[in-house]
Amino acid sequence: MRRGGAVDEYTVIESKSPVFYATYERKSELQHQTHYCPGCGHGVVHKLIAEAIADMGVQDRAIFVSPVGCSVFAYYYFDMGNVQAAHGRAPAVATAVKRANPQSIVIDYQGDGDLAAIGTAEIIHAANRGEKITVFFVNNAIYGMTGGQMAPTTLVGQPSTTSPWGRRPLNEGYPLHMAELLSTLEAPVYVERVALHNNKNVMKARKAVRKALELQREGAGFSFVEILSPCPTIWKMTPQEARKWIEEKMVAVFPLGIYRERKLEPVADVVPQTTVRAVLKLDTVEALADAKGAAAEPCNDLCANIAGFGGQGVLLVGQILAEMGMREGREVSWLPSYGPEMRSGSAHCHVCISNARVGSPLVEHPDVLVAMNELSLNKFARQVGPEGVILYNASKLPANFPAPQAHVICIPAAEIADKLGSIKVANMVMLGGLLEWTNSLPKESAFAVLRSKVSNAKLLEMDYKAIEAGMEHVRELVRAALPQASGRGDEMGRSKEIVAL
Ligand SMILES: Cc1ncc(C[n+]2csc(CCOP(=O)(O)OP(=O)(O)O)c2C)c(N)n1
Ligand code: SF4
Repeated sequence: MRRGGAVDEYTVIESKSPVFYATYERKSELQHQTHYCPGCGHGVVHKLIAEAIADMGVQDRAIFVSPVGCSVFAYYYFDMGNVQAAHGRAPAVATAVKRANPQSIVIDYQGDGDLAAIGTAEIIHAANRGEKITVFFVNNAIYGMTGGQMAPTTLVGQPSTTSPWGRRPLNEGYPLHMAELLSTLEAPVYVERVALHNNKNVMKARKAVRKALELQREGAGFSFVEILSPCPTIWKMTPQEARKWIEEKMVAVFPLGIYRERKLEPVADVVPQTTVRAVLKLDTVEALADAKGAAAEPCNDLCANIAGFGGQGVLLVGQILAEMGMREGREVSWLPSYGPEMRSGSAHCHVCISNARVGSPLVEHPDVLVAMNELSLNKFARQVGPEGVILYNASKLPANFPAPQAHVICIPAAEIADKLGSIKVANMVMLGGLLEWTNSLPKESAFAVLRSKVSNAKLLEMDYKAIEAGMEHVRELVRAALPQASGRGDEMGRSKEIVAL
């Protein structure tokens, strides 16, 4: 702005979209600047997105899925919902975010290493499913953040740290054309490639960014904008040279233009949204009758690791616990883990049952470890804290087993199950022991779940008996150790000396 008629006096007016944070706190100094190199295209694309979001008035419902790569810290810039995805997984994360929040505007932002190499499968399937997200694909023909390895979009002849002689099709294949590739699919509604090599093209990019976001706002399907973007640092060029290189080299290989543009059609095929409880028919009259009266007393939260060999039914115990929790109206998670072989290999599952929402299904320090074999005992015992309990499937701990910090209850479940008619129900004996000790869920709920799963009446009867037997075994141990205790672990103060064997 010229002041007072003086020719050489100007006031510099800096303005920034309100969609950006006022200061970028990641940096210790120069918090008004981004961390991008001078001349980098990421900053330009950020600005175009921020302006569009502000003009559309959707900042309060926009969610940005940041990638891994130079733009990994996008969440330090955009004052909106932010999720950071693992490398290549942004389209899958964006899918979940959009499906869970259909009214949100979900932005999937990725570089070429991220989108076209590490996450090739994710982007193709998200596009093919027609996820109602907008993808901004920043193609700078190289892996920027990690120092310039070859990307799928690296040009033939272009040197990189992993192809110092220049990309050779015979050895490294040809550049991947993502805009063209995705536009062969049925579902995408809008696919365009733009570039940032001069102002005119930046304006075209601006238009494309807006269009893609507007389509999402209108409820249209998958929109994708590929942006040819300078990376002067890795290309070892000045910002001017980098822009020229895009114009002369990149555009020749990656032609600009619209590859797919569908008219916006009224959205009729809204995916039905329903709750897990409804899908599992947990609200039916029968299920409610089954569970009725079961949770007469308040139940404790539970984080458990059920471990053993595949075939010992450890995953099933976890599933039953999780379903019991659901029937009781609690928040639950079940996370199985097993090796390449399902039978005979090691298997375990993490189960959380809580009165509050479960933050993570991962259980690093279980309250309860059910160890169906010695291997699992050795592997996981140390994870159980002093307040926790280890239920071990044997009549005593192995010789030389180091004294654990947790309580230990040995239950000869295999023997008990054998006496009941089948060693197969050893897992139910352990489940009974767990229920008795933890007071986390009522046994009636376990019976109800079993009734819905086991059609063989004889086996069902054996399962009930096994659960009862496991409960009784723990009660006996507790009574023997502390005669005045009436049963449950929490009632007897959980003195580990009393029950440790
Ligand atoms: C699964 C996985 N593989 C590799 C990496 C290492 N890594 C981090 S950033 C990056 C390169 C990103 O390049 P690009 O997606 O092109 O983004 P740019 O930095 O150029 O913007 C790589 C390989 C990682 N974090 N995770
Ligand atoms: S390395 Fe390249 S992509 Fe990364 S910030 Fe610098 S110029 Fe941008």
